[in-house]
Amino acid sequence: MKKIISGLQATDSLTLGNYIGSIKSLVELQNENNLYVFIADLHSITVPIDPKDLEKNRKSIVCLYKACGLDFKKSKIFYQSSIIEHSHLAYILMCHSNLGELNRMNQFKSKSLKQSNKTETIPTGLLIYPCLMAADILLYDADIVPVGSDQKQHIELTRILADRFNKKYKSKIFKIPEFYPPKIGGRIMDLLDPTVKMSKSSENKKGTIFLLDKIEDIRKKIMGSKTDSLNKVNFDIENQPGVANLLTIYSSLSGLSIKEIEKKYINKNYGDLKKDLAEIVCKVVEDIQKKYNDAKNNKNLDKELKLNSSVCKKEAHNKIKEIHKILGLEYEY
Ligand code: AQP
Repeated sequence: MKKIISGLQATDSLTLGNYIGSIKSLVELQNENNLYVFIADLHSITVPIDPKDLEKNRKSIVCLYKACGLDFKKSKIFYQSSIIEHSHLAYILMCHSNLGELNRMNQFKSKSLKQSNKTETIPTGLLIYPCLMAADILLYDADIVPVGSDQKQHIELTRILADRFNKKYKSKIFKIPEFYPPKIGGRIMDLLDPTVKMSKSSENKKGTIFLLDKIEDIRKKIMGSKTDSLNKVNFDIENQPGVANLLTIYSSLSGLSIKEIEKKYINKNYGDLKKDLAEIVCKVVEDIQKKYNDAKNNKNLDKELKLNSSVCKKEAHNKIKEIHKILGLEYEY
């Protein structure tokens, strides 16, 4: 049994990319492992967000976790902000990181460009994001971290920070976690620009499928997705990125291999592929939405969150006490 940790930001409703790249694997892993899944609400304030939206999104994500199949009794599901040890450890790790390595993070580069074109006004939260993410992971001695491939660089940095800390203080306080991408769908691309990742915060919402989109809108988004003029259903990321993306989504949700799908559409056109894919995606999302509505009326979810939170809090608190001892900050509180 492995200890597994992952979280999703509450900047907006979740996307199909979040589902395929993260939640789906978590649901598959929850039976055999010790799972910690949080709503990354502290990560959400690294960019400007209206408190009312944040409040609404974080509640909605709890219900989406449930609707996607996460079991609140089997897994420890909690709000990141309910355990202040996350931000405390993030501060300690920040003091063991350097500006150069944080500056090199691809996510920092792309998100800061979206926020500002002047260095002075880039939100510092974006720069220190990977330290908070490292804290989320190292606080609970996670063995593996199932995330999409956009997060690989952050996991590598987490490993570096953990190893640096262990060596500096000649301790084994931090377990070195492993990156665990999904077998397929580690990077679902935008439907209108298949060279960039499908994201909650994309400007053109027509390229992103949200799990709470109207079903008819999802169908339209898939039918309007960008392909190419070759009209050959073929998995070639370099020359046919749009089609490759549709095939990846198809494979992840249907369980068919890419080869099987290519064979199925050998004498068919992109319209056929899109129509069938829309059917598959809409069926999955429709099911999630039905369960989401049930979850919204489930009064027990809040109680379960609090229970999970108190268990994690104890664990996190003990870990911080050990870290304080190593740093010469020991004090009973
Ligand atoms: N397009 C994607 N394909 C596969 N996996 C993805 N993930 C995100 N987008 C894709 C995975 O979802 C998990 C949670 O991500 P997050 O919410 O913490 O933040 P993110 O990676 O920055 O996701 P977004 O949707 O792009 O959010 P915004 O727009 O707010 O930045 C991670 O495991 C991630 O890999």
